[in-house]
Amino acid sequence: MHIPRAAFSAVAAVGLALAALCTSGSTFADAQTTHGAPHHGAYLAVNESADRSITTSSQFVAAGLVNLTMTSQVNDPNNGFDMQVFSLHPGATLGQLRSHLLPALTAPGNKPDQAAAQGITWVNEHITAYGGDQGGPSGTLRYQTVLTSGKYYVADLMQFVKTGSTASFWVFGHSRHASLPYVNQTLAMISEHDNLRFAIFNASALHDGWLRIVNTTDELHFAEFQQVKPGTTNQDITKFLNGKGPDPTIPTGGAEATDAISPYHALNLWLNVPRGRYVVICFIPDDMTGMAHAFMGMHLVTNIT
Ligand SMILES: [Cu+2]
Repeated sequence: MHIPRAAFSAVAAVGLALAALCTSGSTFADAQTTHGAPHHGAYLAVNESADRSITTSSQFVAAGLVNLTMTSQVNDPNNGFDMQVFSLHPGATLGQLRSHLLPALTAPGNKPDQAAAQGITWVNEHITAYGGDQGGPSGTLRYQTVLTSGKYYVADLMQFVKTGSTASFWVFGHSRHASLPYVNQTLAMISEHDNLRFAIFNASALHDGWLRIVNTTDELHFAEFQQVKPGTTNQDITKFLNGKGPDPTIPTGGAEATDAISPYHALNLWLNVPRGRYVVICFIPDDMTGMAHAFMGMHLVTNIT
């Protein structure tokens, strides 16, 4: 139940991916001088092939700050990709995760769904979600997060519920002092009088570059950025979602999306989209109603300058 996204043309996305790979050192250096987020920590590249098989650049990653570059070659206009980084809590299995994810991923979203609510509740209680990259067709996302020692998985979730396929890697060692580098803008997932919302801190609008995304609620959320027409308001998004207004999105506009982030976790996203007006939106099913959070008001229109 996603609003149209799929931003960049395939050619542009591949170009961006290549540019990011070729200049990653200097890009991080630039980021350090302009927006904080110094270049240190481990590095992990995650690649999804057109056939949706996922590989990681290493099987072993040092604990602490990890710089992730996630790229998908999936180029299916009807089905995007949904790459999630996660760990299983003790006792939970991939098989259990598959069976509980399915109703959450396939729920209609725009109306209550008890199976989705129960599924996402199990998922929230049995995995820790560390973001990821979703969208399509094709694309690259870069972000930083802190990982402690243990086994981690990356899966394209729609593919995972069909086939069970995952990639995995181990994080080893101790990282007592690891934390996310300072950045000067924050997007928070908050619960305001029991209503789930996005809120911007330290700024009236967002800018490209490093953005802290922090989940302060007790539910899973992702943050999808989709460019909308100039002048679009949050009310326009509500009307569109309720079938009472025109589609305010720009199908060929900028788009970028993290995957799910667990409660009380945070990451630094390298926000790399054309300047303009955007909606930030989350479609994860609510753990009480099973409705997608977007239909309960979890969307925020903002400028990215
Ligand atoms: Cu949400």
